[in-house]
Amino acid sequence: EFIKIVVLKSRGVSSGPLLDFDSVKIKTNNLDLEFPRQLFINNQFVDSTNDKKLKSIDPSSEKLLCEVESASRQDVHKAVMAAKVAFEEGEWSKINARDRGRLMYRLADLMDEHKEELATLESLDSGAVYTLALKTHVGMSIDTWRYFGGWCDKIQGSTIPINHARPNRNLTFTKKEPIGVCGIVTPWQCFLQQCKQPSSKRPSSMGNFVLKPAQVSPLSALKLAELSVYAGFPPGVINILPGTGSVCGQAIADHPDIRKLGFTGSTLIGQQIMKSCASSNLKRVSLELGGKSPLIIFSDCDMDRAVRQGMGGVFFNKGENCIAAGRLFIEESIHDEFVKKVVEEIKKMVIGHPLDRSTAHGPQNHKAHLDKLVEYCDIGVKEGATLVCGGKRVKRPGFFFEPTVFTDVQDDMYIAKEESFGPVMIVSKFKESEIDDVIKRANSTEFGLASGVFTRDLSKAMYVSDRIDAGTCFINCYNKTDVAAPFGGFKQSGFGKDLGEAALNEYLRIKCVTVEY
Ligand code: TAP
Repeated sequence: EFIKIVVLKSRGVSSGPLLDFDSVKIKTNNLDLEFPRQLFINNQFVDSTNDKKLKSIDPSSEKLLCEVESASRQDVHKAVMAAKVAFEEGEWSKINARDRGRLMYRLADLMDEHKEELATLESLDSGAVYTLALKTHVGMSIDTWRYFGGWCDKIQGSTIPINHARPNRNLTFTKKEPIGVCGIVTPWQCFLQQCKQPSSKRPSSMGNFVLKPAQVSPLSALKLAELSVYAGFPPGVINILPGTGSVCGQAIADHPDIRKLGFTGSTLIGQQIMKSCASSNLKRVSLELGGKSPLIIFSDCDMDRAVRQGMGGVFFNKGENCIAAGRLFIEESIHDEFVKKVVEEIKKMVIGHPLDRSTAHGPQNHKAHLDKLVEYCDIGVKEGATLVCGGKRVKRPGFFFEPTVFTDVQDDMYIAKEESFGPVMIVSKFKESEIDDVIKRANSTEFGLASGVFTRDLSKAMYVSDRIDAGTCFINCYNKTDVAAPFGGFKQSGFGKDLGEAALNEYLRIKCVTVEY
């Protein structure tokens, strides 16, 4: 299939290169969706050098959406070489900072124009509820490209007063340089929401990248690649390689010409990747890993707000959310009322097709994940926690899992310690006013991604936020992330900040220059 300049013009892009690719066409959500299914290397969609294919399954029907090319080690090498040439001698190496920013704005504008298509793809490929995908996954991704586009001409060094030996004088200054070719490996939970974080920082710091989306949800990444060509990104800056972790992901971690790897995924694979980055070429790495974020709810909270936000903390995006509230600690006197209200609200949640506008709860991303959730809940029951509702698959086609609540969860139980990454609320009590004890319990996890506290007493809230061992603390809110605010975990939830000014430094290196005169 051809996407012709005529089509570009009709989309409001006055000029643009001709782009050839095998497209998949689907009529859905009142749209004629058309998207690529091949590897994107050097601004071209190409077949893989092996004949392996990934199967993209619609989680709400369990039917095959399409087959996607799966990158080999050789393909990774080809993409890295294209990125290297672009970085060292291509158009990208010559472009000035403000024009780089303009390209990023242009891509953000195109994503805005195509947001319905992008959100529909996220829904089809990952099961995200459409309205959420539109506002959060796509919306925040657009914001992030704009935010980091704005940084392009504001990345500055400093001048430093060093000692000089008279009569000579010295001037020392620093420059912030791009690291070079970067690798990005993302998990299956909503690509655009993931990609907002790492990919948009690289162009602002002039780095370019080779990105592997998760094998089970690669479609919106490929659509983004298509749009990047229309936006005018030069060849080699953005390369997107669907593939498996063991082949494509590992080849990125091992590649000697990649200087930095931004990984988002599980702690287990993060550890493995860090080893590969060290032994290949000591590439820098930032890791956004798993979490089991505590949410502490005191009896003096605004109850309705705590219920609403606490439910959002757990059930947002069917629990497939790295900062999901993995464990709720509720003060004893309000515990029963809180749980009762949550169960009432769960009964009102519409479980359905993610493209249906009334749906609040869509299917889990893929079958293996659904099976793990069933197993997770079985373990909870066997351990003696009280299953208040849910805990099983919804009786309908698709990977739907019931919103679930466990109470009486003891600190040593598996479900108190391990992340479910699904719609499972884990509730434990704490005794009146035992604030230090509940903080200790909340901190007794190797994860440290996010946390939350609900109370009307601001001093108490600040006391908790000072002592909680997590990279993010929400007070009287949850999931309130923003492109301008730094985001990232402590302990085994990883290191390196995403979003905000702090994120830029992850992709820059500082050169120090000293002049004598
Ligand atoms: P993982 O199984 O760790 O996979 C993440 C990515 O790594 C996938 O693209 C995977 O490829 C790839 N991979 C697997 N083995 C690899 C290897 N040897 N070398 C290089 N890449 C490899 O995680 P997941 O199940 O997709 O995602 C869920 C996890 O991600 C949860 O723990 C969640 O908390 C975490 N997460 C964290 C955050 C933040 S911001 N901290 C955000 C979202 C998710 P495949 O395509 O083959 O799977």
